[in-house]
Amino acid sequence: MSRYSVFAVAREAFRNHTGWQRAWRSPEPKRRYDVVIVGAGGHGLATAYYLGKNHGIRNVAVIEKGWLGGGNTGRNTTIIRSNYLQDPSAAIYEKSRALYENLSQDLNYNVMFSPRGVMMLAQTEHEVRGYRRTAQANALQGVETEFITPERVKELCPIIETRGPRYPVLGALWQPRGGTARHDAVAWGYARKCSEMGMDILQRCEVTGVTTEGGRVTGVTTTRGDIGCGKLGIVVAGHSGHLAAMAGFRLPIESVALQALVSEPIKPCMDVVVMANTVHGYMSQSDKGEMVIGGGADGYNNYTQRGSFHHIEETVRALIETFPMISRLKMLRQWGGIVDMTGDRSPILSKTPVEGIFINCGWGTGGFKAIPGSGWGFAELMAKGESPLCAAFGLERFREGRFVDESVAAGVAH
Ligand code: FAD
Ligand code: PYC
Repeated sequence: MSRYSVFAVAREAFRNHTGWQRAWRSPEPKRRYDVVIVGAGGHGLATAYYLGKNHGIRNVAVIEKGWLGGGNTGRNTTIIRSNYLQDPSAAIYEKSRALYENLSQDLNYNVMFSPRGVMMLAQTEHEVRGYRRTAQANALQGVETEFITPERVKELCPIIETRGPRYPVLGALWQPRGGTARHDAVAWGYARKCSEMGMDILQRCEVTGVTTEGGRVTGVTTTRGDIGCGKLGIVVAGHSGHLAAMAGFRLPIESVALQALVSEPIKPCMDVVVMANTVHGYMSQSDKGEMVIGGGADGYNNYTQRGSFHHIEETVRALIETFPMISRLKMLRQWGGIVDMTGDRSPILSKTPVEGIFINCGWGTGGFKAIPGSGWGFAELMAKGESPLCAAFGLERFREGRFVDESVAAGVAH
């Protein structure tokens, strides 16, 4: 695979862009791989990448029923932050955020990481107390955050209405190195590197069954034939319950639609990310000028990639309160993704009751930011059988009552 560089761009400019190679191969499935990952979203691809890069395991297939990055990875609002309360969460999200800092260089693919700063508005006394506490915890965890005043909020984001009408802004939890990245590029960058390492990315290949022998995984059945494997990683977000059922175990997880929308593009007016969790809406501005807006999760379990219509009204109402200047903007598009929710709003990165099967799911409404860190930790878990980053997120925590409660840090009410 040739390197992307300024020289490559110049060279191609002189030969009418005839020399670019396809970013990844589309091979026929082999009969067997050492490792099969189901799900070519960000987490599946990042797992494959770090299996190859950190552990030298390269006989790997990533199997995807649709197109790579077509699940939640290509449907999210791209917010990256690590301002969580509990130590295990701060560790994995901060590892992830730190990896984002150099991901473009590491992958030789511009993922457009933009550490523009993320603020979570405190609009009730309860939130003020909660965010002050998180800022203290973050200081101990080595995560750079700070509780800022309403005046500083206004300075950083002049288009915010800090005085109401329903809830005044009382301050905010500010993470200056949080931000955004281009979601598709994250998937494409990992895919290109996996393909370069000789791994097979099998798109339009749906896993329809899991085969086992004597309590150990032997392979998967797919719409493109049977594929054997030594180890299996299930990394399918909102479809995790289905895949677990195929393998014969149950997960403490629910699937819900979460939606987002974008406005028509306008001139630059906002260079930070703002989350307003009490009124419930969050917004940033894309490089094209669109306002990227996130809404709420549906109040009932479902597998639609749409989201309920009333959430659009609620979200837009909340954001007009917070940013009155957007009241006359036209909305261009709305879409949804199927997110996978656990009771403690923390992920599952775990071995399973079937030997050789590992599960990575439960990122819910907040897993885009976690892609590099999750891939790093999950690859280590699959390669070595344990990983410090994953230790607190095992399935056994639900049986043992060792929850990693992050419902407040989740960013989206659910
Ligand atoms: P996915 O990207 O969904 O990948 C799973 C893949 O598995 C899919 O491509 C699917 O087709 C495939 N698959 C499923 N079943 C099978 C099968 N049987 N065979 C083969 N393949 C299969 N997170 C943040 O951090 N910040 C945000 O701002 C943010 N905003 C969000 C906004 C919205 C509207 C949504 C929906 C989510 C948001 N998230 C956000 C959450 C984030 O998008 C997800 O947590 C993350 O993308 C999950 O990645 P994944 O790789 O696990 O799943
Ligand atoms: O986890 O930061 C987050 C988030 C923002 C919007 C959806 N999820």
